[in-house]
Amino acid sequence: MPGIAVALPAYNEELSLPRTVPRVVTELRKVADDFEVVVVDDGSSDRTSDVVRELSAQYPEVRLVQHPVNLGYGAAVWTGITSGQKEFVFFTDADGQFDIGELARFMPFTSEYDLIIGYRAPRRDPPMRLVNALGWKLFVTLLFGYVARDIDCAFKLFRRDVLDRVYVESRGAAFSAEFLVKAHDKGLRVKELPVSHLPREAGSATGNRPDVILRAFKEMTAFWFKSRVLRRDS
Ligand SMILES: Nc1nc2c(ncn2[C@@H]2O[C@H](COP(=O)(O)OP(=O)(O)O)[C@@H](O)[C@H]2O)c(=O)[nH]1
Ligand SMILES: [Mg+2]
Repeated sequence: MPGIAVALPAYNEELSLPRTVPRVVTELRKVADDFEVVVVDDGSSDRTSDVVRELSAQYPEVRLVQHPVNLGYGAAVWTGITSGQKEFVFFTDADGQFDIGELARFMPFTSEYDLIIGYRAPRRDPPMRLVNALGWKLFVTLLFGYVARDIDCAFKLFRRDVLDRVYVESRGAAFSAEFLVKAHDKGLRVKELPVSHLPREAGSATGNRPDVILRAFKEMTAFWFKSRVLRRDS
């Protein structure tokens, strides 16, 4: 496998990172000679940055990038995927809800597809989170047609040059939806594969917060208006 940069957006993940990062490094050492792990501390109020510094002292492949304040999930992902230097890019969550060991199954498809994206089979989130996710999928599909089986599944692998063709403006939870719609608009080849999803072991998910949800709907509506009504390409 040529070089791969792994991006982990992190918001108050001081408890999860000491488990997630060693797993990521151990698995990547099995499948790639050349890789880096970029952990983006998205303005956490806990010891997330200190924990990453300690981990990068132990694992030279690990690098910390910090946001001065909390800018949002999409902002953290964008910073992570654009600050790596390798031929391939992969992003997943820092909270350990995905099994990085499954990345090896994605790699054989990189010769045929531009993006290889996971869908959670099954999704292990609380019922209210599942209901919200369904509502979000219906909304996005209504605006743009089929986008993906599991739009927000944080298990996405792609060639770096995809980022030369796709610029994502959404900085909140609408990030992945905009990313995938633009990938389709550009005619990129997308492969979907099942991945495991694990319950969150530590820290708390904030994806269900009303302000996070409201921001996502605002960003998605703005993107729809710009791309489908004004037909402006961005
Ligand atoms: N929700 C949220 N997560 C962020 C933010 N910045 C970075 N993250 C990270 O994004 C990942 C997904 O967040 P999480 O709350 O677990 O979302 P969920 O699993 O979809 O409910 C985690 O690694 C978070 O630490 C942010 O502003 N809000
Ligand atoms: Mg999570």
